[in-house]
Amino acid sequence: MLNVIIFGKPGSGKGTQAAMIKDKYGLIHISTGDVFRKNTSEGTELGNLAKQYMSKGELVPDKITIAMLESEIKSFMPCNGFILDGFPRTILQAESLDKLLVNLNLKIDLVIALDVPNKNLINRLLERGKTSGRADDQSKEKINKRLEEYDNKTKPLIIFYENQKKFYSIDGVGSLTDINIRLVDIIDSKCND
Ligand code: B4P
Repeated sequence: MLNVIIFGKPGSGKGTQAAMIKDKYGLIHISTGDVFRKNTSEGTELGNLAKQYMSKGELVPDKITIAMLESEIKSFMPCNGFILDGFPRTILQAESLDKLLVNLNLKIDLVIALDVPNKNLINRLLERGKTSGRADDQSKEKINKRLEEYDNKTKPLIIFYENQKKFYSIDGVGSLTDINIRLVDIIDSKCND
């Protein structure tokens, strides 16, 4: 079993890279952003709630996000492992994840961050916003709000996972293939430890 968290600022390529490695390792890819967006487009109660926060570039409250993630993980058990993309994003989410995994006799093996400068992130997200229809990609103000949320609520997770000796960071600028090779190198080297 291999459980990996892909970590990084908004637009750092977490979703893009997670989709590229899930098949290689036979992992279940859970993107909290994708689950929220699916619920939003289906007009579910969860989707309507999440939309109020996502459209402003704010994080969805922990209570809602943790309950959703727990039900996603349980729905895929048993499996070879998970690649979590966009979760956890707060210390409370990370602590809740640890508790949930202990109860399931599982653990996080690796947290890999994609390191990308803000200038590149803003360009990537504005570019995606031209075609994605995503409200949170539509203006520099909303993107800056997402970066601010990252600094205030998500960045402290670096120390949380460094303390657990699970945190690795790679350069997230370059071609998709080059970044994928950096990611796979870390996973393979840790799997063979
Ligand atoms: P997410 O869906 O997680 O979205 P993201 O941070 O924008 O994207 P990601 O890093 O996955 O980048 P991507 O691969 O798409 O979150 C959206 C919102 O959902 C949050 O703001 C929040 O409101 C809510 N949410 C989600 N999880 C939550 C949680 N745990 N708690 C609370 N709220 C939560 O790539 C971005 C763009 O860059 C794409 O266009 C891609 O093609 C491009 N790109 C990727 N790699 C590239 C490269 N190497 N070079 C150039 N472009 C690249």
